[in-house]
Amino acid sequence: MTIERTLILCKPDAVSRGLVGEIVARLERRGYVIAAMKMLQLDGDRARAHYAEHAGKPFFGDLVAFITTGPLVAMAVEGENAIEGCRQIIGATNPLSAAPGSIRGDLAQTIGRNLVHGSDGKDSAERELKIFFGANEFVSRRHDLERWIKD
Ligand code: IDP
Ligand code: MG
Repeated sequence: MTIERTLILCKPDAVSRGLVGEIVARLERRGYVIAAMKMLQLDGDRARAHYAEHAGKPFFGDLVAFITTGPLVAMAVEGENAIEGCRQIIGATNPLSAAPGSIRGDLAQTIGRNLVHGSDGKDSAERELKIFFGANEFVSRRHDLERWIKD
């Protein structure tokens, strides 16, 4: 088994539209488990740190402005190859290209309001989780995972 932990954000549009439950349900139905979860509003410094890879891109200012506009829900999600699996559930960055059945393909219209963030690799997951959670904020869901997944 390759249990991974990834950072998922229900961005402020998801909170505002009342879609947090829908997003959590889709992740849980796949069998992924939540090892940490909190609602918070980001300040500019934390938003810029989280999206550091995009600094300098034309949409960076809007991205930081939007992600700080209201509360978001941050989760540490665990499961077998959870980083890639959660990206699959979330769908392509532009909702117009996202497959029907994915969160963005079903529930979003535009790239600037695409509801969810999911880490895109092991290094980014580790880096991003630290921005949102301290080491003592995670609970162990190992037992639940080991009961329900098997190669
Ligand atoms: P991802 O969220 O699918 O990983 P990234 O390329 O990491 O996509 O971009 C981070 C976020 O920045 C996207 O989710 C989207 O909201 C926003 N974004 C990315 N590219 C564009 C763009 O070309 N125009 C406007 N916003 C963008
Ligand atoms: Mg990304």
